[in-house]
Amino acid sequence: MRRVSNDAAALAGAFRARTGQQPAGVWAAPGRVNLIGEHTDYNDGYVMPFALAQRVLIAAAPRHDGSWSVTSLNNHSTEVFRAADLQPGMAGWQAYVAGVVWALQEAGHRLGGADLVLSSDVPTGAGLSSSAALECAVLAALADLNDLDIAGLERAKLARRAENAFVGAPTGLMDQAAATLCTAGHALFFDCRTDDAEQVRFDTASASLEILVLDTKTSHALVDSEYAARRASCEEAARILGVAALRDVTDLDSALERLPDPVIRRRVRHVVTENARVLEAVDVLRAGRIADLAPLLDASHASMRDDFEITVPQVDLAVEVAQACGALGPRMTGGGFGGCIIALVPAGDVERVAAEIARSFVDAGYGAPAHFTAVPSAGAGRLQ
Ligand code: GAF
Repeated sequence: MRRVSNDAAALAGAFRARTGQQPAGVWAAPGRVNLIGEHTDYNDGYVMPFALAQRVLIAAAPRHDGSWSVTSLNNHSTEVFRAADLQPGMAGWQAYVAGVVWALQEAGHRLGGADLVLSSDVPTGAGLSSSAALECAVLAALADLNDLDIAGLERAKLARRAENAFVGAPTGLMDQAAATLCTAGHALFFDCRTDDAEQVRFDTASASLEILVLDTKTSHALVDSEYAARRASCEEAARILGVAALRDVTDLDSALERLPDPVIRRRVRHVVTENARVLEAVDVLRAGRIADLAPLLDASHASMRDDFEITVPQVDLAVEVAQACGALGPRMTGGGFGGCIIALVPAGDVERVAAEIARSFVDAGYGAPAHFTAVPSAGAGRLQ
């Protein structure tokens, strides 16, 4: 992916250069980090993501020939599609855009065509939800262009429908909920069964901490099949246990006794203990005791590594080195099989910790990681 300037004025200029007209507006939706609560969303459980400052920007204007023309400045490509082309299973990055058009139409909304020009600084393939950011930015733009009155949560659900039914990825709602509902300075405590959302203050500076996000740059080759396999195991376990979802398991020991398969037992243990950790983490954050997140984040990583088995050696090494450097609660974030770790690092120490991890990657013969300091930021909206 090409690096492009990612501010609204520059994008509006690129839109004018491409279409010869002013955009009707510029919209944005962010990537996300999940602080804790991994693979709990599709089990009707709890999650606690926050939005990143890195985001997808879209400049857009109506178009009157019934087609949608989408230019990605990052990919240096333009794709055009019409209503008749909206077939689930469409390939390529444009499927995320077309999927949102499809989901809106399928929900009964009337949409006119549009010119869309987009840019993004959300790292792709890193477990930071660049695709949900794209979907939610498109949704924000098309909703405004077409005067559609759609509330935030409903937008998240439409974007998720695009991801599930059009792109074909069987994800939960967390990423689209984060991209839509998050607010600056907060983590979003979200109940994936009731849709209850609470903005929980997440002011790391008050604890003299910063949030390191380190991208291990590991290949995501198995992500789709392994994600679907984890989801299928959870559904199978819920079926055996006679509950609607693993969220409903209240007595873990007796549930484990009733599951004959050791792999499924480990999967269930992860989901049930992870849900409990999210609930504890919310209490810790509500009380402003940010450093006390550490043991919960540590346990979350161990559970993903040993029970849910979704980490890879690069991710585990990054976590170990971060811990040895004094970082608090380093853990993988996102769906797994590579991607990013996050860690709470004493203010001013991010570069040192990242450099130590990079050195360990050289020693292990791994490719160079990348990193940045995360700032809990706002969800999707209109910028101009
Ligand atoms: C991916 C999915 F898209 C989310 O729905 C969630 O399941 C996550 O993996 C794991 O917590 O980001």
